[in-house]
Amino acid sequence: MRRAVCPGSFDPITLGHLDIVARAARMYDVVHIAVMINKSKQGLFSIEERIALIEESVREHGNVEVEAFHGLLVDYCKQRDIPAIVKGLRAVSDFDYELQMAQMNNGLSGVETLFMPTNPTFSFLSSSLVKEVATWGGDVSHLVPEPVLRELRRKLTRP
Ligand code: COD
Repeated sequence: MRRAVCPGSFDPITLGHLDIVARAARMYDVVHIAVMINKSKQGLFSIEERIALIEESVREHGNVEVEAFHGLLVDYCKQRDIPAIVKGLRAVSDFDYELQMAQMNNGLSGVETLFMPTNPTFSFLSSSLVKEVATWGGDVSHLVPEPVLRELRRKLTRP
């Protein structure tokens, strides 16, 4: 069984993330989406909300599993026998940090990182920008899956 993981904060998941997950799901038997918990970073969505939104958004793929993890990504991989991390690369600005993480993770445990060039439609897209634009009432309907759009509207228009 060929397994890979797409890790991230996913606060919230965007169409950029989903594009990478869909492409990975065509290449691997099982793709794990690992919502990595960072207790020092307060998100807009709770971990439980992020997982529920991702699950709703990946229903069309029969081979994608979603769960949260607190700890090192290499430990997540080791515990589940996952040899590959799949990451999207948006621009050269992503590359430096992604390379550092890939080399660190490989040095720690031998896990490989595969980079996929982002779909150019989403190369400017990040969860932070989505939250900022949505907070000020901007239209993000072309940038996030429907469940996320619904919950952004609910959260951000609450009195
Ligand atoms: N198009 C394509 N891909 C995208 C896009 C887009 N528009 N936006 C994001 N992505 C991809 C990128 O590959 C990105 O890395 C990934 O999705 C997740 O993005 P985010 O923003 O949700 O998550 P990040 O960048 O905050 O995630 C960082 C991790 C949680 C993966 C990292 O900090 C981590 O592995 N933490 C666990 C602790 C650990 O092991 N630390 C040591 C690392 S060496």
